[in-house]
Amino acid sequence: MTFPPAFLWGAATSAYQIEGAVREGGRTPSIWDTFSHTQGRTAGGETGDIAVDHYHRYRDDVALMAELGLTAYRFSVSWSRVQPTGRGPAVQMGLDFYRRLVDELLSAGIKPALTLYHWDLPQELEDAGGWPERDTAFRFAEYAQLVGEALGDRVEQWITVNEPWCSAFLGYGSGVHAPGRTDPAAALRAAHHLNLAHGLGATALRSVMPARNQVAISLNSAVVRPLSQEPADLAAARRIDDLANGIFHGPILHGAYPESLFPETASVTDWSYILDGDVRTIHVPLDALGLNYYTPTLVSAAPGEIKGPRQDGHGASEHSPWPGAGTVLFHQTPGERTEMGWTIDPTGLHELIMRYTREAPGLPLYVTENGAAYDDKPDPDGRVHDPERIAYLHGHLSAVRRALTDGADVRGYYLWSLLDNFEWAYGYGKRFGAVYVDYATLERTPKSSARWYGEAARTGALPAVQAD
Ligand code: PNW
Repeated sequence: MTFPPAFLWGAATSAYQIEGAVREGGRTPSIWDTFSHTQGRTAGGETGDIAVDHYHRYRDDVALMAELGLTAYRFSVSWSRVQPTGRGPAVQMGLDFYRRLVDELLSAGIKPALTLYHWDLPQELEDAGGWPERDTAFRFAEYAQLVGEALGDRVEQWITVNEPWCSAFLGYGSGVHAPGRTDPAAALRAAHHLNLAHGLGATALRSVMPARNQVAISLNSAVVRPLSQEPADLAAARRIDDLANGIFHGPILHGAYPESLFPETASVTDWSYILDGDVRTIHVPLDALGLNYYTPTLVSAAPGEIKGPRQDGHGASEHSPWPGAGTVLFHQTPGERTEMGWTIDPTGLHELIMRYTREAPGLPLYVTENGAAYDDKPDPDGRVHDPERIAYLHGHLSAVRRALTDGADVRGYYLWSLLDNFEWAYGYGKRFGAVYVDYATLERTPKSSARWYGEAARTGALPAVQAD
């Protein structure tokens, strides 16, 4: 069960979930500041105002990663720190924070992977229409270029956009994420413009960065399974696969939207905003693909249109995050679940990796997120034992290992997340960290899973699960 010597053992975070310091260094509000400060949007009205104060504690956090033995770290840049209004020249203080973070990582021997967009659009750009507006993609390219110019000499791994599905469909469709809009047509427009942003951003990055740097995107591609082999259930699965996966990897990897997507969404949009040349712009050669995986998706055909509130693992909303798929039913997959209610199924990760090994032959893959939320609590002695998370990681890393044996080119794994943090609409109640954070003192305590994972990183092999 050993991994290749160059395999990256990382952890991942995102800016709004960990940084805090939302009014420092010239930063202005992003859509997540506005959303979390709006009554009723997040659990307990929690916000990222302080989060885990990483902005002030980044040195300690890097030291902790080094002590654990991690070899890579994926973080995101807050667009609002770099371009507070989403336009114009870069703010030096904003770039300086990330330069200091990167230098700290490099001197600790930890390879940085930088995500440009992890959901925190500057509020001014949302006020101008947000992702449903074409101009936002061009603003993103400008921002990408500014960050590329500033950090391209020291960061080799670049990710344009994190999980565009969540930005488009949870942000503009079901409204459980910022900006909280519930307009299925806007969600599909947002998806196209996020794709365009990726293409324009990747090209802008390449124009200013050394050729050795790698440009990728992180997709939360769904592992969609039909409840039965009945034609209606297979059609439901196809519809969700198009809306979750093909809508992004179609233009990005293959230079075309899936043909079936257009009839499936015809009641919602005419797609007239796909302009000549857009798909060519989106279809830029990539150096790698990032896959984020948590749980599979089980679907069937409903006997009729479903109306009213639904809970399908994407948060509760009156509004579906799946435009045009009102006749698809979502099912809880059988088996043990994490604190998110997400079923634990490592076979899904193997399936996902093998799918992209076929879809994109020759393209290096990274698991850019995988992990689990549990209700962790310190023992009286202050230690935090999380054997469930160790079992989760062991299962999923074993699935990665199996995929390597089966010929997949997986270059690294980033555990979500380094630290307990602001879990979006769920607030601080869901703990994904390998490192426990006491929210009263902001003190960090590595959980037993962090030690276990660190040993895997140091030895290149998975320790036994009873390491607890
Ligand atoms: C991802 N869904 O979010 C994000 O990239 C992280 O920021 C987040 O903390 C992590 O996974 C855990 O949730 C997702 O509804 C949020 O399918 C929602 C969904 C998927 C991923």
